[in-house]
Amino acid sequence: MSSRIVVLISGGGTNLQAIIDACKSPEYLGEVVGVISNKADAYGLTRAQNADIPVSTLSHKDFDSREAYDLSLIDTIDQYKPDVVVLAGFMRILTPAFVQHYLGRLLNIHPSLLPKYQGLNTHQRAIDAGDKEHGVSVHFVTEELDGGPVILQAKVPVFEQDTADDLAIRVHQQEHRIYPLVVKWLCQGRLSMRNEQAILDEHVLPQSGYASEE
Ligand code: NHR
Ligand code: GAR
Repeated sequence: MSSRIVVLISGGGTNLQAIIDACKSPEYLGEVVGVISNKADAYGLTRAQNADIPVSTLSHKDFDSREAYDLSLIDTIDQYKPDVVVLAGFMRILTPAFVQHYLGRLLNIHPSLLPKYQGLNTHQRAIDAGDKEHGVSVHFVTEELDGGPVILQAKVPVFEQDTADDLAIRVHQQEHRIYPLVVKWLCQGRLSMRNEQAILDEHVLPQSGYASEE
C-alpha cells in the first residue's frame, strides 16, 4: 500500500521537488497527494501544479492566533487523508495541539547539525562560530522546536571564504539526498518514534541519527 504524503512549504520547494521525483520509483511506496503553503507566492506551489498535485494556500495572516491557524491547518491537511506529513522549508512554528495530532508521522528538515543551531539563520551562525563542518538534520517533529529525535544527518565542509549563501547551496545538495530517503523509510514502515527516540528497522538510532545514508 502506498503512503499518502502531504508536504508543507513556505518557499522554493526544492526539497518538495526531490521528494516528488523520488516517489516516481515504484519501491518508494509513497505518493505526494497534496501540498500546502502559508504563502500564496511560494514557487513550490508551481512545482506541485506542474506535477498535477493538488495545492492549498492557508495564510497565517488571516488568523488571530497560532491556535486558530493550526486548527484550520489540521482541517486542510486532513482533507488529503495523509499517512505522512512533511515540513519542507515550512516557516511557521507549530502549536502542541498540531504536533500531537500528527506525532510520529511528522518530519522536518533543519539546516544544521542538530542539536547545534536550532531556529533560524543557521548558515551564518555556523560561519560566525568558526565551525569547520556544518550540515543538515532530518528529525521527527515534537513540541520542542527543532528538538525532536534526529533520524539522519549529512555533513558538509565549511571553507575559509564561504558566505552563508555558498554554504546554503552546499547544504541544499545534501538535503535533496537525505530527505527523500528518510521519507521513504517512513512510508515503508521501517521508521517510527517511541519514547522520543527514532527507531529504524527495530534499532534505536543514536542521538545524532545516522551520519550517512543506506
Ligand atoms: N514546530 C514545532 N512544534 N516543532 C518543530 O520542531 C518545528 C515546528 C515548526 C517548524 C521548522 C523549523 C526549522 O527547521 C519547524 C520545526 C520556523 C521557525 C520560526 O521561528 C523556527 C524553526 C523552524 C521553522 N518561524 C517564525 C514564527 O514566528 C516565522 C519566521 C518567518 O516567517 O520567516 O513562526 O528551522
Ligand atoms: C531548506 O534549506 C530547509 O532546510 C530550510 O529551508 C529550506 C527550504 O528550501 N528549512 C528551514 O530553515 C526551516 N526553518 P526549499 O523550499 O527549496 O526546500
